[in-house]
Amino acid sequence: MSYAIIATWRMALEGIEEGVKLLKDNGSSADAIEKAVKMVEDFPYYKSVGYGGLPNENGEVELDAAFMDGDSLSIGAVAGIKDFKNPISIARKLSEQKFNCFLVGAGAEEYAHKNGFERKNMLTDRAIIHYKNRLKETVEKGLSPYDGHDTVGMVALDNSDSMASGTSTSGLFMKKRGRTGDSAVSGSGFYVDSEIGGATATGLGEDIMKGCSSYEIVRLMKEGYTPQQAADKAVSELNDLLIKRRKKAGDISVVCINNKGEFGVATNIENFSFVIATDKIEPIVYVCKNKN
Ligand code: SD4
Repeated sequence: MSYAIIATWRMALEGIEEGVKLLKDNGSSADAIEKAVKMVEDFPYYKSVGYGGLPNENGEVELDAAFMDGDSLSIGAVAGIKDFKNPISIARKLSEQKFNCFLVGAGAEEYAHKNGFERKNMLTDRAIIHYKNRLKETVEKGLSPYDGHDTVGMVALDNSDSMASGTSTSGLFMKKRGRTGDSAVSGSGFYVDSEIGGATATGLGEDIMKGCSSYEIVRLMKEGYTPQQAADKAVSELNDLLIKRRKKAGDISVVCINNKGEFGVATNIENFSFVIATDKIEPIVYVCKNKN
């Protein structure tokens, strides 16, 4: 019996601490993921997830989230959803369906409403100030409007050997209305199979989707690579490929665990923080550095 949970970015720490309490108590990986991601979504100061997330170029907060159950391989996802409090819970509910499990925009909102999910204006005053400052800076300093984004992505293993994964993000800052990235897309932003392991990604969705990074890591683990080897190989090969074909690679960071609770992490950016907890490690934040 062993448990493990891993997540992208320091912002996941408090959520992971709560998720670990459930896992220690023989709770399910699915419940731990939902609980932990919800905590990140609810915290108003994280600018890239849930309440307080930064808006798109029209000043609207459009959120993406996904949930995957590693036993049944069920997937649920929402993209571009507005004015609902916990997209991860909507995604989890959708994962129970055989059909219509990935809904976008108005369709996702209608589903959430009909299924009793809580409505909330997710745009905070703080996010409006950031948005206005950023607009000004972008024009005055000639910055890329797309330089602000993070996703909380998690993978968990529970004491019954079941695994689950979840993601949640407001996506790329200043994105076009309707734009979605990897976080809602199975195989790119997340993937988990309880018989092998799971992975999740954060960074520039447009590039992560070119490598189907999360599925690639799980595939490599199935071939016998350790989680660390699989994470390193998936990130470095995609990074090199994009540089070769396009001269430039966007940010790509990944975390993964296998079904024994061993973990791996890799990035092509300078500093990528992640949170890990296992039955042997209390929740802790590490920083992974680019190996290239
Ligand atoms: C996206 N991958 O929407 C997300 C954003 C992110 O670090 O993770 N940024 O493209």
